[in-house]
Amino acid sequence: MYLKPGRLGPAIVMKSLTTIDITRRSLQITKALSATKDRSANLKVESFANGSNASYIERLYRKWSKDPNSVDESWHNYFTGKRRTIKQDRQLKTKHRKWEPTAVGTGGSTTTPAPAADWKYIDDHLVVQAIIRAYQTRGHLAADLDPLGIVGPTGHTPSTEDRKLQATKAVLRQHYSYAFNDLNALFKLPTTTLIGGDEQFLPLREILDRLERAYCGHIGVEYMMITSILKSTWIRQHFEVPGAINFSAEEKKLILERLTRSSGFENFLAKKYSSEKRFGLEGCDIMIPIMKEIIDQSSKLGVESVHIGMAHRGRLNVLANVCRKPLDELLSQFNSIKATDRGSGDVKYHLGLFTKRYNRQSKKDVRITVVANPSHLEFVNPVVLGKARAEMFMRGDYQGNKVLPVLIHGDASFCGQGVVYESIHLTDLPAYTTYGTIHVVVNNQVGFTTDPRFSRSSRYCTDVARVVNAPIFHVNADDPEACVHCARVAAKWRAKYHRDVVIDIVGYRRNGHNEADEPAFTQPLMYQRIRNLKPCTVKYAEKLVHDGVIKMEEYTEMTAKYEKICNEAFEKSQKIKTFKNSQWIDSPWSGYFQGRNRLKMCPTGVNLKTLMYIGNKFASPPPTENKFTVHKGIMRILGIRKKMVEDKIADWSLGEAFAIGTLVKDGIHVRISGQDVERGTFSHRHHVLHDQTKDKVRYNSLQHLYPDQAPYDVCNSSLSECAVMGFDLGYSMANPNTLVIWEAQFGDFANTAQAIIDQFVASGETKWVRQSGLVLFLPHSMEGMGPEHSSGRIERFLQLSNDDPDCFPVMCDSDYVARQLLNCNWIVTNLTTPANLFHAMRRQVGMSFRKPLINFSPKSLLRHPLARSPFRDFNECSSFQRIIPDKGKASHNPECVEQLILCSGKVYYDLVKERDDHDQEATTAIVRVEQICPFPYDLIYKQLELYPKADLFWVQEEHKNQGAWTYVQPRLDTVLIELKANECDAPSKCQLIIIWSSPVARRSVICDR
Ligand SMILES: Cc1ncc(C[n+]2csc(CCOP(=O)(O)OP(=O)(O)O)c2C)c(N)n1
Ligand SMILES: [Mg+2]
Repeated sequence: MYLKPGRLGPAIVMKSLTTIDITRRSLQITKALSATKDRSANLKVESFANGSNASYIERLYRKWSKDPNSVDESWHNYFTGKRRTIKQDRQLKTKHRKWEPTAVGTGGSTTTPAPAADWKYIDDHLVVQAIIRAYQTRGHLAADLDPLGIVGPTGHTPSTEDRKLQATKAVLRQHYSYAFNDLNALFKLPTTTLIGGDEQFLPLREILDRLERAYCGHIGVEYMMITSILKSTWIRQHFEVPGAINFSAEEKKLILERLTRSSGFENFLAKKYSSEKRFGLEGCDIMIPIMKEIIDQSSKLGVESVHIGMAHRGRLNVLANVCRKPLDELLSQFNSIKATDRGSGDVKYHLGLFTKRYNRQSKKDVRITVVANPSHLEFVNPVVLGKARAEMFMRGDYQGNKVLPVLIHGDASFCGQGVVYESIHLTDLPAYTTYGTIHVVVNNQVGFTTDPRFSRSSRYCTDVARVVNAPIFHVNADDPEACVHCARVAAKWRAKYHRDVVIDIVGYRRNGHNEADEPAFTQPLMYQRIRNLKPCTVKYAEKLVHDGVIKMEEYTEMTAKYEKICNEAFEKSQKIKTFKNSQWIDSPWSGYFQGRNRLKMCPTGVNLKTLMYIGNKFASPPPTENKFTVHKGIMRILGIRKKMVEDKIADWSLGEAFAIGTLVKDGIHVRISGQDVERGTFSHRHHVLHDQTKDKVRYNSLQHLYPDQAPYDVCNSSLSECAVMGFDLGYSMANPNTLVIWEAQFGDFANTAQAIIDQFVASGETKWVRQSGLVLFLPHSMEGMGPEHSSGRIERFLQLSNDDPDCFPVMCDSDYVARQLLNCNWIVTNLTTPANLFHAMRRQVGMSFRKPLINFSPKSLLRHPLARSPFRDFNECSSFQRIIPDKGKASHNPECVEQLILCSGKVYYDLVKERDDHDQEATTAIVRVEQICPFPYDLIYKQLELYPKADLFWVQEEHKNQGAWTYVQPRLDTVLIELKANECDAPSKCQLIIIWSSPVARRSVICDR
């Protein structure tokens, strides 16, 4: 009601006017208002028809209450004529009650309808509400977002898109056309809009204009899918309230200054390195001020560390102007200088960075990381998220107040790449959330040479973000203030609600995909228009000059100043002759490498007392005081574990638990992540017990081993491999004193994360000197799931290994084992004992460097009675076994051995059974190669030396083109050549035998030999 309770005073008036009355009054007022233009300040003479808003009426009313003669007669009539007594009001209500329609099937009373005129007022208001809602929901469809005017109301040619847009506008206002003939009719605004600001009544014309300005200007806001009223109201506060976009002169100058740097940087590079690819930002130059605003605002709101992930477009500009990487160092990358340290490097527009800067706006320090990324667009997203999440964990920032991930996307890649969807979907998962990510889309309306109409089916490139109800701000890149406003609101949104938000910067690409490309080959008309378009920076400068915010000379000075900075940096860059890849590292692990002997390996064995303690805890149900009801089946499993501890023998699950327990005891945070990892795909792990009588009551004994232990997280993930593996890789990059394990449900499912494996895990260190100790557990073995699904694809991982098959290593080096590990790109294992799993896991953090470990984990071996390890294999004298030699009869009398079989993984147990069944223990030696890569040349050499008369076989259950054979064969040849060179007896070659899982096939291997 326009009579504001508490402000107006006379309660009788409030009570006496119904909505209908007021609406009618309002309409009458406005109708009359349209007839007269005189808006005299003299209330005495102004007719009631002149009042155009609620506050005005309020003032009149107050004046009239004190002295009825003080207002125009028409107002007097209005105020007196329509004042009803409470009695009258009651009568009216009673009358209304009478005509309430009969509720169908509920036996409601029969009533008579209200006067038609009353309904007309209600209907009119409902129509206005519908119009408001239409703008809120679909206004963005008619917004003026495209600086090129190809799509939008300012379109020069009536394209199909244009027509669509005009149609949308018509739809937005459609109710108006048939419901009203008077734009000056005054309406009470519903509480679902804030366009009125302090005013509750507005003429329809003003309502439409304000809606148009809020929703169809240079910003199109998509937020009506948000179900929380609080959050939608918050968005309206920032976009609907009149004057919501309001920058001071100082702020405008700052925006221009930042724009000048953004454009100045690209212009400078274009001048100095005209033939070089740099993937410039021109056309979306505003991205830099947007990033700066996000950081300023977030820092003011408490963020201390920002993790940025982005692709090629504008990356150099971000490094220069957001991170303030020294310009001379940046420019030196154009000079083909050589790196003096390890790592092959990467193209300059992929390199990472870590920096700590003082933020002048917030007056606080901010750490900024740009994560190095490969060519594969968008795959860096989950890595950034994981890294940010790990930093939150390290800082104890459990709500994401201090760490902020920002992902910058291209329009085509954001909607095209599945990893975007998978990553966004992590946003609300407890073990993966980053408490909101800010997404910035550099939407230049083209992907390489492809128009959006051929590259996506969705209306917007950002539609993927709707899946998590993230608000999406589409904004015209040529309106700097609108853009920076969106950035400010996005930062505030993320800080307040800790949820994702998207800024879609709709701009263009001034040049080709890279600067050498001719864009007119494929987008001729678009580029005709682009060529005639003034750069945004120039337009904004002119606007500020026109508005008197700055003088033209100031802008000229601003431009010249930045050009001077660039020129000086250029001169300095010419003197730089070398650089270090490590200057570009995104996760520096400060202090970790200092003073370390990188070849020192820590022992991995532990004492019996510790094993017994952890074993007993792991075998025990929750303490009785927890009143936790454990499933009967789990009680049985715990009983088996207890028995194993008593017998001092461990199965796979216990071996793994020993590794986790001892690591957290040593202060190493352990995280296992993947699908169904809490129980384990094969139901062997059962780390998380569920109370059978209470919902969501869980217990994980490994989290309660020691009061001062490091945290242990085991987390069931979403059904994604790519995003989750990427996330865990990022997590592992944040802190070397963490063991992060990603487990596949079946090994072959890892192929949906192939880009993460190829681009990051296999080559991250080589390209970016970035280390990671990520462990992949890939269940593998040919056990009836068909040839492709049974396999974890050992061959693929081995093919990606970087060691030279023809090079026999120098074995007299006492650090040979560590050096081999240091130099490889990753470790590939296929283990056969729980103890070796234990040592392998502990070795991951016992090394003085970090290396990914690809471990092919077993399926049936998880419960195989022979695949168990005595506790002594875990003790202080034990260590990781790269190979496990034959310790049976064959080894006692090696001269008599006729066959030396090398194998890896589960097939070993099949072979042993067949050999034992056929009494060939003395003549057949079976050696397990537990670590396939780096290849244990030294140990294999010794085995071949030991059995001089034996023929050599590699036995695997995988097909010939699968398994380890193609990797092992050339390396075994190298060993044989070395043996011969040293005049040792050695077979001429190694033969391959493939055995399938059938007993007949196994027998044939043993018997035929
Ligand atoms: C996964 C992947 N597929 C293909 C490419 C090749 N490629 C490089 S840039 C590009 C176009 C990207 O368009 P957009 O995301 O809109 O970014 P823009 O270059 O327009 O900024 C393509 C297809 C790639 N780098 N990564
Ligand atoms: Mg693009």
